[in-house]
Amino acid sequence: MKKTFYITTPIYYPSAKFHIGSAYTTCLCDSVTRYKKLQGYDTRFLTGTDEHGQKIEEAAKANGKTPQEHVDYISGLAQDLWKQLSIENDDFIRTTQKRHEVVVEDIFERLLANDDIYLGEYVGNYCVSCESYFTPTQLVDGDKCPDCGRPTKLLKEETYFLRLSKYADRLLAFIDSHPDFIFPETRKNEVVSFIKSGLQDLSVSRTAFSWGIKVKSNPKHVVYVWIDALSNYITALGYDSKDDSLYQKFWINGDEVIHVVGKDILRFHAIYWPIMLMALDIPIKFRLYAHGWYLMKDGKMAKSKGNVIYPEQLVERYGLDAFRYYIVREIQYGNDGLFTPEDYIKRINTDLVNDYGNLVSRTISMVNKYFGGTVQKTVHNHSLLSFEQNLEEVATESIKQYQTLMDEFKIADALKALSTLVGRTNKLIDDTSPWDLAKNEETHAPLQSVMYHLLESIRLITVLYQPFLMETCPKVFGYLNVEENNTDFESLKFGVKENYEVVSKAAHLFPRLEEESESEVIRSWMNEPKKEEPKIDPILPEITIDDFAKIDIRSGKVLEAIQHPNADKLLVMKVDTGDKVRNIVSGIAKYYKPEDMVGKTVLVIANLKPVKLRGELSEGMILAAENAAGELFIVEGSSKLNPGSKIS
Ligand code: ME8
Repeated sequence: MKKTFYITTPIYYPSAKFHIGSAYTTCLCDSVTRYKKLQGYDTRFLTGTDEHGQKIEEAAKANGKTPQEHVDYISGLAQDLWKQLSIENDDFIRTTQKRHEVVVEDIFERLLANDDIYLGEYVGNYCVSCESYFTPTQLVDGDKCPDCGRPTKLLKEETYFLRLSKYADRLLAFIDSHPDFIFPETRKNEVVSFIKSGLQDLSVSRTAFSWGIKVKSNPKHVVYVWIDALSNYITALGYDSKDDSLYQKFWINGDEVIHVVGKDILRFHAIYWPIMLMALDIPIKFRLYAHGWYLMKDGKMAKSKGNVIYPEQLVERYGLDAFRYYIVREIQYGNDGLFTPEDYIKRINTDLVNDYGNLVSRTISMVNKYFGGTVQKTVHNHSLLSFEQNLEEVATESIKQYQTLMDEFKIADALKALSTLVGRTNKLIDDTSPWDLAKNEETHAPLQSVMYHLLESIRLITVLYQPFLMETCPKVFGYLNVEENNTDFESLKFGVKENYEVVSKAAHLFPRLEEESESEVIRSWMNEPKKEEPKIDPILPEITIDDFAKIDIRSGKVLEAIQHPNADKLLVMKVDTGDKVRNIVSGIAKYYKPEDMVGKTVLVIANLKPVKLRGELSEGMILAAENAAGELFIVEGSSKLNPGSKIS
């Protein structure tokens, strides 16, 4: 019987049109699934949309739609996009589907009945965007969310809690006894230290909004969006339904289950999800692969920054295969990668146009020119044998490496190993100068052997490119008349195909791109004028001059600044405010380097109650404001002001 392989992407929030970030995860999963199919696995690939929660409710409102209309629209766009990208998912789950909702209702009730969920009260600062509560020590700059930097709201609500603390030891033991549970290793260490720092019970219901799955026994509560979302991995398999055959096959009796997630949502998958499964008495069958992000030169992609890039435009102009290749090739496994228009064009020109595309067209034209398109495998001895043997060795080694790396999910490295073989094959042409061999009748046999080696190597390369270049590989097999049984992984050996009869003329696989002008085209998409009007925060209710007098704003001079040791977003500064030198922590690290700050005259709220931010005392707040593009600027005072000058 075939081994099974079940792979999932996160289910994406349909808050806005998907950019290349979501496409990255989905293409990664699709390519791995295609690879596993070639290896003979029985595969199942799930993706979908996470359609509940306050964020969606608010996005719908902003677009003048009901939440259902909004998610129907965006989820439809997502499904169209995956079709355009040739994603071969077996199922697409939407959390607003009945098949999912009824099971989540039931899961919640069972956890409640087992006392793994209990009713309590939560008081804390809530970030709508991240749908999470934060403790005062986690907040930055007073009330800002430590994850996204947006202001939080102080909320007090009755809520259900999931007993995370009860399962902490069992989870640590599980991670310890399953060394492959989380990849890469560094992410696993983060998770372990997070658990060891102490798990608080998790608030798993909300009453402040209604767009969600209602708690059956207490419908004024809706189920927390992450409990709802994480369940998709089993509800989509028919868990707890009339027909649970897929659940039995791919989860309970399955051989491999992989959840692929971005590093941003690792904690939910590595802690909450396994604990839910333990509490439900379901085996933890999955392994987690956490990948890095596609970043832009100015940080994360954001519509408001005008730096978003969408897959559709790239596919329409440069082709499907170029996009699918680039997107999984550019990011080293686990790391972040930078998207730049120049790199996009260069990557296509180098790997696909120059190396692979040229190899195929040069070889086909030589085989036609020297042998009328037909070449046999020949066994003989000649002076060029060592070059051919070396190519065979490189091929064997590259195939092995490619498979090992693909199995470890190191897709970019696997493609790099394949590039080595492409390079070595091109080098055989340089080493042997076929045009010289062709001049002489005696070197006719060696020439045929060289041509055969080129063709056989192209066949192997093309077999291995199949999970990535879905339009090109069938074309190349067609040009070379490769029979179907010589396109699978069983045929991955040099010398398997005996004869070649190639087409008389082959169109170029990838047209060469003009680097400067094409980079400019992509840049113009990224800087599309923003259609939305900049939003102005509403003016707060009136205050009196006495209210204002309570806020003591002073000018201060920044004497020193360093990066906060435990928080990427924070700088820790020493600021002279006349009365003393204060320690001030500020969430500006994304916009200002420590050295940018030293010497600046800033405005400080000097009588704000000191707080500790990620362990560092902050004795005041520096004034700053965001522009319409979401960039943050500190409000600078005149350098002529002495430290301590009162602002009034
Ligand atoms: O978190 N680079 O949904 P989401 C790489 N609904 N990957 C990126 C990316 C980028 N710039 N931006 C997004 C959610 N991603 C939840 C998931 S699962 C039970 C619930 C990818 O729409 C990456 O995989 O915010 C990330 O984890 C995912 O999109 C988050 O998508």
